Amino acid sequence: MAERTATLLEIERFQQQGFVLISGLLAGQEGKHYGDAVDRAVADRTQHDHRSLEEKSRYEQSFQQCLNLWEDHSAVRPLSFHPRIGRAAAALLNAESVRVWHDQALYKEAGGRETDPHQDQPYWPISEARTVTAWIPFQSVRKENGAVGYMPGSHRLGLREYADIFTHTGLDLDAFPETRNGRFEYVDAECGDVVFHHGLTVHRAYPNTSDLTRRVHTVIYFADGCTRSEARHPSVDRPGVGIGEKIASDLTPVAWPRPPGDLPATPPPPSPLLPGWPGWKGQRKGQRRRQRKGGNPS
Ligand SMILES: O=C(O)CCC(=O)C(=O)O
Ligand SMILES: [Fe+2]
Repeated sequence: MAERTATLLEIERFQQQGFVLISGLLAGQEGKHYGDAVDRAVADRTQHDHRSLEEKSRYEQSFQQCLNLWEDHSAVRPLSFHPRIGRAAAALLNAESVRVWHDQALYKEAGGRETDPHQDQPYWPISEARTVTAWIPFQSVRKENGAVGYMPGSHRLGLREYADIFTHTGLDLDAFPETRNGRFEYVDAECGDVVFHHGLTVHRAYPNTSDLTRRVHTVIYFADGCTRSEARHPSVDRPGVGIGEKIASDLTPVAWPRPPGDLPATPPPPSPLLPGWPGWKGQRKGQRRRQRKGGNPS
């Protein structure tokens, strides 16, 4: 049997709606295997954090976020550079080649609050709107444990708004004629499925009212050839990619196509002189102003 990839129907649905569920993209035990690997990586990254959910910030109550696990957790690297997921991402973006912008685990703890409405791409200094996130759940996800809802077609509205989900309530849907009457379509998913959404699609997620953590890994891809815009971000600041330059470094390696079995090398560690997560938080105010001025998706 041919390997599962995005079908023409799924590609068309993604282009129209800005999101698509690709069921069974991970085969057999892969979902379980990678779920265990990401669990270990998240446990390692959060080992010194003993705060209860109530003690965490509003943003952290939506999920535990662990970035770039592929860098320091070799068992996660084959997932973030999985050929079948990277190939599907390239097909959805109609790109010959895609790079990883960054990966991140988004573990919504039991009792965790909703994820506020937002678009992703305004957080990233990528000029061209050719980005897609693969959202990879490690268990069934339903309304009860934090399913994600997407506003169909919202990636085509011309909206590119920075929403402060870090300290505020996210995108004010009533503030924009484009989103005022928009509805969200919530997607149920199983372990092995991958839900893709475009970088400009407005989305949010239900709170987790179950007793178990909702375990999800995500990988953000961009079409190879995209260029850097003004705002700060470690994915371009660390390797020193200049404004207007093509985003291509060993921190954002090609995910598809790669020779079979080949994985990228570990990139150099962040320089202590460069702001990294969460040091770049201080840039968010300026970033928001610039993104607002910038306006249209390119
Ligand atoms: O999983 C969630 O709660 C939110 C996911 C999300 O915002 C994303 O993957 O961009
Ligand atoms: Fe998001």
